[in-house]
Amino acid sequence: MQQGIGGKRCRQHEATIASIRRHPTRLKSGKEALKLRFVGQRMAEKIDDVIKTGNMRRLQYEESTESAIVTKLFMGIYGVGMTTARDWYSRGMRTLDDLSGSHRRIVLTPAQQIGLKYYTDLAERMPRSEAKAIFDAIKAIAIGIDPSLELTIMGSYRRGQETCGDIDILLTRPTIDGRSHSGVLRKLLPKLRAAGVLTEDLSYPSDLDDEEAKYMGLCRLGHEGKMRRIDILTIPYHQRGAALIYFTGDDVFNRSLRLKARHDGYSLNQRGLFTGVTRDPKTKVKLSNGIIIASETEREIFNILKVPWQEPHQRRRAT
Ligand code: DCT
Ligand code: MG
Repeated sequence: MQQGIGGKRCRQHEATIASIRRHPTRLKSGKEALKLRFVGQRMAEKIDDVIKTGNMRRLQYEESTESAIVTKLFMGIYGVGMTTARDWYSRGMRTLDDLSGSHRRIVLTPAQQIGLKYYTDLAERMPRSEAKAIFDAIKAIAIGIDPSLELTIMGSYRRGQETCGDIDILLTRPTIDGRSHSGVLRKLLPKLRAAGVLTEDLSYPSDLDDEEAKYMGLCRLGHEGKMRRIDILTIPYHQRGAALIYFTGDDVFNRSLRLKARHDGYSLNQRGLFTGVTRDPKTKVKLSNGIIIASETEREIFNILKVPWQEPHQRRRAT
């Protein structure tokens, strides 16, 4: 007999889900899941199933309908999300050509126009060596402005992946001499542009003097290089540990670490690990920020959360 919503099985499922969510690393097998509270043999088998088939049947069905194919095509354009893609489809758009040219009936944002123009290049991941070469060129120009600047290449590159979807750069500077990196983007971005490394701007920081700023754009290696996505993030020096964790990822690792923090009564974000954060008991929305207890190094954050140290290359989901 079927159980009603809120029935015993439902509550048990919730407890199981919570238990799986709390697990600090991504589960790799049903057997591993069995060690968790509330996970029984049936659930372990289901987990094995999902890992093996990756929900193939549902995906195959969804990918076969025209609207899904076109929506996916449009969502491949930088700056286009599901809502916009579906809206364009409902307005009769079917191909990338429908979106460009003087006859078009829809309006693209400047970032979307850049995304459309370099659709093919941006759909491709770049070899790791190319990300490094672009990073090295940027680092040399930055160090020329201020030798105390610290630049780190983050994301998939730092996790050691062979290809990168974009280049994520973290920029900061020790403040021991009483100075900071504040304002450096004002000098750095035009220099990178003049050197031909940066080619298009997608999003410029609203305040270039803010120690915490984010630039998003396109770059390339030499004049013949393909257009690649790049993010340059500046962060206050004392936050570098928390920022390193966040921007190294991967996203699944970050999510499990944040959940672990929450479970232990902390709150983790790209700025630090906080204690004493109060949340609305119903909505879980943050009511107060609490007190920062760690942010300078990755290790101190891992230690407080009692998560065994994991090198960046270990912070990847199973593929
Ligand atoms: N990030 C996250 N949650 C997200 C997106 C990103 O925690 N939803 C973090 C983890 C990785 C980092 O930001 C950089 O993001 P991306 O560049 O999007 O990911 P990546 O891991 O570098 O992968 P890719 O090679 O595709 O860029
Ligand atoms: Mg990336």
